Amino acid sequence: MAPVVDYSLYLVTDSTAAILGQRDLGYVVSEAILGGVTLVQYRDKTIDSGAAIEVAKKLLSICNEHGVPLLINDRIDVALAIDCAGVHIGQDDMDVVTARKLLGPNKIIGVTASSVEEADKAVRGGADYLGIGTIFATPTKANTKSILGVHGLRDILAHLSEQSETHHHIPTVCIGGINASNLQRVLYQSFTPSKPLDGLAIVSAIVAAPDVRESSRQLRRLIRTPPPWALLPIPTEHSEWSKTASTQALLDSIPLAIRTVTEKKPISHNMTNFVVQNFAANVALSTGASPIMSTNGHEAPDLAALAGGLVINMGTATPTSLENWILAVTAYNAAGAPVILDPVGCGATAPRRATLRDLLAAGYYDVIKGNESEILTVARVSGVAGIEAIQQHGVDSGASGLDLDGKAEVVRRLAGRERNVVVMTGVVDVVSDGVRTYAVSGGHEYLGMITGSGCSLGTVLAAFLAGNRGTGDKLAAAVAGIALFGVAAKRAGGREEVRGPGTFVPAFLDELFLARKDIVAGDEVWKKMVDIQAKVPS
Ligand code: 3NM
Repeated sequence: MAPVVDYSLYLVTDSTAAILGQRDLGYVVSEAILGGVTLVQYRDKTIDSGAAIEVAKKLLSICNEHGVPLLINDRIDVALAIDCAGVHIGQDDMDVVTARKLLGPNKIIGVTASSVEEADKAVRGGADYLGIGTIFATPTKANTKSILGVHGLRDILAHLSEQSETHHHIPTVCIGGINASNLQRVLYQSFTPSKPLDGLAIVSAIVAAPDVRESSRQLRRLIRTPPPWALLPIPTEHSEWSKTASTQALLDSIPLAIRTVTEKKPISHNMTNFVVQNFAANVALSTGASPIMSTNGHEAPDLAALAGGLVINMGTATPTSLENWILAVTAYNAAGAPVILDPVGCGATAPRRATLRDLLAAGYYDVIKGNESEILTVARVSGVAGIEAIQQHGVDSGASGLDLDGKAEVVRRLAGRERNVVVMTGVVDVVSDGVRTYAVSGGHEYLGMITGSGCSLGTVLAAFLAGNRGTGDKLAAAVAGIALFGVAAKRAGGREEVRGPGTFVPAFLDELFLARKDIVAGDEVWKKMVDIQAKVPS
């Protein structure tokens, strides 16, 4: 039996000038261990056997001194020569069965897997752990086969959890582009209760760090801490969720959520399209929020520190917008401040689909909000099984192809996969956090006849999530924002002077302001204007 190992922070070395620089590898490894690395792999693809054995011996003595196991990448001869804990082999190296014959049962053999097929084969061959990669593109390894993203990682983990006991229990680490800015998201979004990841394998974020010990320490701390945007405990199973009690509680929570936004006046930071800038800013003001319409990603770290919320709206995307959005989502994620993704028209063109893919890979979105075709496109890109490719016509949703149950199912599955809140807008809005799913009706038909109603709902959601961060219930905050929006629209549409979409716009701004004041003052008429139904999976 191979020994039990702590895989949590796994250092893979690199001796190239670009990463190690002029430093001594032994020094880097000992600093990394002092910072908290739990396992070391010596990896050098170019060195001769004799020299490799010399370096490996030195690393082994450092690792032994600290009680940390040492594995050798690929070179079974070197591992045998120095009698270290084992090896790590890639798909192009010796196969695991032959490696086992050479090394015997007591050595650790780790195998790289980029797909469920490779993972299955490695488990069947007797691997002791799997290195799943490549998660993100990385300059450290140029010839990577496939970029899995967090979703691909999660699919492999979910697959393992459904197979034999051996599959289920095999330790897993992931590799490729992991660093301090993304590791919490990788752990959070790849999480499946039955098969959590055992560790993260890292090269450059440790070896190339200016202070190796401090970087390892920081990575270790981040591994042990939930991400700042993590939800407070909510039910994780449908059985724990009482449909009736929760719907009533949700309704009852709406006035307080609206009052909190009014009192806190949170920033709603809109990186939105140029069609709706002015309207969205006015909607934010009428909702009680403080709008800022900055599209410059370099401002985001300062704004994220002000406890507001961010909307990234893909409406008029350009290549430079993507760079700014990535800067912004990174800053807001680091601050734990909410980010709303509004993937406008993401199913309409190939560049938009690519932008969506890049955005999903770059950050965590507390809420993803879109119309039916947009949410279906996001679900497909995110890898929700069974979603067909759809061609969106412009930014409109087009004719609906799903009934309410079908919508609820897509929204619930996407939210469960992303571990966030998903809102599918329509005549009835469908909202889910992956466990609790609600259909919210209200609003007015004129909302569908003006520009920016969907986009400005994103503006409102940013304000509601930011204002109500303290409750930890993002879904309740989102529902409160949607309810206020719907009530205001209904009141506006019913006003005598409103004769069509043109007169509806100013009335809607008025009513966001007036309905909010009435609800905060305790008026209960709004309850007749919005209907919330819990949706349970059939
Ligand atoms: N193996 P960094 S990616 C050594 O996908 C290695 O199997 C990979 O380096 C795989 O942490 C990789 O600097 C390099 O991104 C990872």
